[in-house]
Amino acid sequence: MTVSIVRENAIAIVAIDNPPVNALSQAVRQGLVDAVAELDADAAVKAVVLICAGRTFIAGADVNEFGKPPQRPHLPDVVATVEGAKKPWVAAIHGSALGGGLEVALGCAYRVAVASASLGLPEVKLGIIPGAGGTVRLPRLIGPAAAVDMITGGSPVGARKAEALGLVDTIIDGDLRAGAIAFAEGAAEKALPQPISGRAVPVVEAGFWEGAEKAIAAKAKREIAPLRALASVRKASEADFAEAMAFERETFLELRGSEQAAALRHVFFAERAAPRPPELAGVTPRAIRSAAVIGGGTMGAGIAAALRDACLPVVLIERDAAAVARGLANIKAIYDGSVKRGRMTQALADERMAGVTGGDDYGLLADTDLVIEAVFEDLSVKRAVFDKLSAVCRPDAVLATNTSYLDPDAISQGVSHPERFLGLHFFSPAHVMKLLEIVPTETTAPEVLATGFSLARMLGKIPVRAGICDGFIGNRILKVTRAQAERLLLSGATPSAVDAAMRAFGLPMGPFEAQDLGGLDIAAFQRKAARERGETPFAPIAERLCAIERYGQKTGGGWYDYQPGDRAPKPSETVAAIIVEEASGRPQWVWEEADIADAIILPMVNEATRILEEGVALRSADIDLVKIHGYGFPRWRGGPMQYAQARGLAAVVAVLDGLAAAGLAAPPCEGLRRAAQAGGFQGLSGRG
Ligand code: T1G
Repeated sequence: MTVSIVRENAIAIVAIDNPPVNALSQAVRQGLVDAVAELDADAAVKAVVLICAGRTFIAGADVNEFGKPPQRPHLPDVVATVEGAKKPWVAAIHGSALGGGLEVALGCAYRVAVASASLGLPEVKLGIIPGAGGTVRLPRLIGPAAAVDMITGGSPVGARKAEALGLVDTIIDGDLRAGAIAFAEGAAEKALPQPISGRAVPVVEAGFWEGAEKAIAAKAKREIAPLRALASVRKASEADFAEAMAFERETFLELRGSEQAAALRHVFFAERAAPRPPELAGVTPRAIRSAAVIGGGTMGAGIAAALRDACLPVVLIERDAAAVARGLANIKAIYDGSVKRGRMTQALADERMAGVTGGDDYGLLADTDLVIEAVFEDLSVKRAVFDKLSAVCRPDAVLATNTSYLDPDAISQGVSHPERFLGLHFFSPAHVMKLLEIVPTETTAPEVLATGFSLARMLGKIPVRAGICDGFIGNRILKVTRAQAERLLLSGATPSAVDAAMRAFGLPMGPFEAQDLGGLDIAAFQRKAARERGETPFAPIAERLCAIERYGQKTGGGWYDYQPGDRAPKPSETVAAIIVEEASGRPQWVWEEADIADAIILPMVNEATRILEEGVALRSADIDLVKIHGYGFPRWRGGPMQYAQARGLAAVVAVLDGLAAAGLAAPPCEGLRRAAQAGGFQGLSGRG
């Protein structure tokens, strides 16, 4: 039974058991309505505890049902039925009470929770707003200001904060069920509290709504749900309950069918599927209880911090004592920064640092489970590291390279027990960025690949399997982004126009600003390596900027000029003159924002399709995750592949054909043409 009832003396316990997260499927909704009717009619029952089996309280509406016609009973009616119960219902919360789950709890007369529970209305993260009274009841219970924070931000609050806000009546120490029953016995003695729907919304200060609107609009940019959520909370404060409920429902239904909601749902499921690829089902990963990092530069220090944040003891190896000291200082700087920003207490930072051992002796790694190499991008330097590791590490220790553009197969040559070797490509700053590309070589054993995925889970990263090619998934697409951005400069656009268009599309930064921030020398180094491989990378203007040492912000100029101490980019006459020279003889166009975005994003989709066809990525959703979590692609667009699908693949092909005819992009690849005919990318890689 998804919803069952047992009685203990005068208390009825309604238990929901709908794994994995007790989502509010039709059966659960019906079960709740039936339970209210049955218990209302049972004179022996004085109060009711609503509790859930498994790892969590109700985590919300069933996201799988969103695309389908809603079935009765509808959730707002279920909540109203619970709220109208003749006996006091007590929601007993563990795990997470999210979305519709919290709305059901708001229908209850009381809410109790274990201290580890969290409560929230995350709907805006799915491109919608609460649809069962969340925006109408929450401000009545905790006041509009706190309700606006929770509803427009979408982040859950911990039980203790919820208690302070008045959202939770009491924290239960010890056994939740027993504590909730005891609480319900007390509640049975008292008169029913006034239902939240009948309460008034506390008055706000003058100017509150205008201030909130400004702040939320600035943060949400083109994401629509947060402002619509605010409007709904405001309505709840200004209109009566029924009118506000109707307004909320109307907004909810409208947004549920929106493109942004579809994109965010796509990302929701892609993120949850990523850690458990079906092709590794049943493969047991190796246990990781200790880790080491070779190289204490920016990348190595970030990786070490990420490993420490997962509570693994970490050894940092550098080539001599001075380099060890520098590496440890780099890690310490990361924790100092976290303390300064209020993200971590000093005590926790100290504890994290205490778990890092530095040294120049590889012998320290004799019993380490996982070693990640993050030294200079040079094949012979990396091979020398793995020679040493082969000599000292246990034969079952997992050895990984963090290379971003060398061939992991080449690095692995000569490694003893090569089945334990793989690529783990972190993104900078490695303790912050969520993406982890996992790159098996020809010899990587399945359980070692599975270890990469289990490591990602430990580190809270989004893992994506990538095949070996120059740049793997993410940087290979980035090369196209940059080449297209330069093509635009050669054909009439300016760096500021390109950057502005990409920001308008939803990226946090345009391609030129981003290069100035990261440094143009990194890509120059990669182009040099590509030329040595016999390739002809396309970056005519960037090459000229590097030749005059305009490497970006760090040299006071790159694609833009910078005043000392000011990070604001100023258009550069030097760059403009170089563009004019390089563009000479080429046709010049007038570029609208949307056309600039097309000329960059759609060639990225084309390259991504090749990546899929070649099996370098196994699923188009994986490519979306790479761009969202490694490169700031707007989540509400769902990633480039989801964007292309929503736009219509036939339309994408047509635009690319037009760009190709004008010499502004490569023509659409065969795979993209086939996907356009089939109406989707499914089956393109032949692997899913
Ligand atoms: N619906 C359907 N499936 C869900 C689900 C949901 N709401 N939430 C999780 N799952 C699946 C998930 O796909 C995965 O499946 C498994 O559960 C475990 O998830 C009317 C409109 C609860 C904190 O946004 O935040 O209510 O891969 O790996 O780390 O206003 O899941 O095993 O097959 O994430 O322990 C609002 C989203 C809905 C909650 C648990 N609710 N979920 O985390 O496990 S909108 C949410 C979470 C709404 C009302 C509206 C987390 C979690 P599989 P997991 P976890």
